Amino acid sequence: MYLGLDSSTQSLSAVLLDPASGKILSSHSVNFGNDLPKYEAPSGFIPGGVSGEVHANPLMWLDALDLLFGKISADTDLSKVTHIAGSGQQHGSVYLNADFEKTLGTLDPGKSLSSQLSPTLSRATSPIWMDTSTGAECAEISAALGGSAEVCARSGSVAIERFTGPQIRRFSKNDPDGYKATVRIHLVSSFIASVLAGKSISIDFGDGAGMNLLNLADLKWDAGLLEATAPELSEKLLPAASCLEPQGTASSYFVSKYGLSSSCKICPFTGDNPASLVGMGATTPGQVVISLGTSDTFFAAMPDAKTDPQGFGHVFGNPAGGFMSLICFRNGSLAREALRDDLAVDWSAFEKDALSETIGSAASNLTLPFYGAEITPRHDFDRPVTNFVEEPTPALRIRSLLEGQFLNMRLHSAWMGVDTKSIQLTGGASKNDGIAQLVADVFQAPVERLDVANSAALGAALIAAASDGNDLVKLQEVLCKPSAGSLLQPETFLAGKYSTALEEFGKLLETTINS
Ligand code: ADP
Ligand code: XUL
Repeated sequence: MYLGLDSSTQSLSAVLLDPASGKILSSHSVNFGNDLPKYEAPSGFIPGGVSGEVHANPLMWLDALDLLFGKISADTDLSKVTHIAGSGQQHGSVYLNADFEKTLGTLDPGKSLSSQLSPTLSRATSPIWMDTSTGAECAEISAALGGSAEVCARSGSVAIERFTGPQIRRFSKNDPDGYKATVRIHLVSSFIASVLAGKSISIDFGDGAGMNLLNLADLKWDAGLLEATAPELSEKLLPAASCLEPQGTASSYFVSKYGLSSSCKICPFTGDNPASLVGMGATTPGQVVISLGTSDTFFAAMPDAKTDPQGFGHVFGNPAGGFMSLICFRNGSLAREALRDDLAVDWSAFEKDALSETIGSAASNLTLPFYGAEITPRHDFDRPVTNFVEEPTPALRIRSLLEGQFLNMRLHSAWMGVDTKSIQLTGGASKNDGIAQLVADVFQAPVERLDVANSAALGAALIAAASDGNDLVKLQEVLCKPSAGSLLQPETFLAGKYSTALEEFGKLLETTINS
């Protein structure tokens, strides 16, 4: 049996896979907000951060790991799991002191992970991908390298606020003592893998590419970027590695507490988006995936590391080899939730029946769909900007927000040059037929969805299977099939209207940002 884990923004999920029968045996999930209310992080992060800071408590992720293994072991004999792989929300970082390695190797199964590992944190909280506080550090790193084009050529992205390098730099400047006490820096992904293995496990190439530190040409930490970021940084990072090559076995804590086998292999964990690319069966170029999670992401496998001339897109490693391009939109589900709550409606108001009532107004009323700072395009929005030609009824506001989200996505993904013949949709909001239909209409492409809700956890389970010598493509053919009845065709009569709306949207965006 293979186990895949995904530690995302709002939850920790698991998928158990039996490749012999080609079946997913079970899925489990722990929701940080609902299941761990003591951390007061209803959406997985600590609300109210200042100066663009968005942090989460790594102890919450550890409690979630204990809770999840408690749940899985209640109905599964975990000794049958031979390989574990996983993924984490990208870019988030965990800072550990000199006691980390020793404590990891000697964890007492009678106590919780969080209580034992808490003293090994050299920074109490972890900056996550929603953090926009590092504008100054991005500028400093770019200047040290001679410009943002050089940072992009080396690392696949210009220096970006949420990326780990600028975050590390900010920490080293603001808390030099805390930085000095930091012996190891992990991503969310490699932190969880290390806890499972009882020793530090490498950051993988796919997730490591989201740090502004990895040189994509040789997949090694780039000396110039390390130096521009923070002192003695190379000592705090293990060499990056492939998520397909296990680096350790389950620690005695998980063996005695939850019944894992002591020979169960642990792979380096990757990022949630690279894992999702695997779980959507989209690791070969030609397919586009849109994930509607906390953030919305648009990504596709690419044969070469193509970079975005505007600097919004990124290149990450494709776990199956080669690269993937990705664009992230911060105002994803959180913006949809903000409008839903504003209007005091539920998700049924975003469903197909409700949206079809306003089809006559498709592409007519524009909304820049941002309730908070956005990263694509980068701007400090605090509320949506609208240009309505009709009375803004609740139903029209919902249609217009969704159209704005997908027009913004279409506008900012054009650089990839991918022929969007069909779109695979995943993430929490993808099960909503109304939202999925609007994706089809705005992109004028058929949309498909898979049975498995968490494509990143499925992708991780597939990576675990592939690390044991199974053929990834064959497994994807069996396990990543679109679910029956999930195909939605675009309303082709709207093609011209959305082309015009795309131009109008671009103009409104430009005027707003420049005003
Ligand atoms: P993440 O992986 O980033 O933690 P998910 O992919 O699990 O997030 O997506 C969670 C989000 O999905 C929730 O924040 C919620 O807004 C959204 N969601 C869940 N159900 C629906 C629905 N029926 N319609 C629209 N959005 C939904
Ligand atoms: C990608 C990004 C987000 C996180 C959280 O660059 O910031 O998609 O990985 O899912």
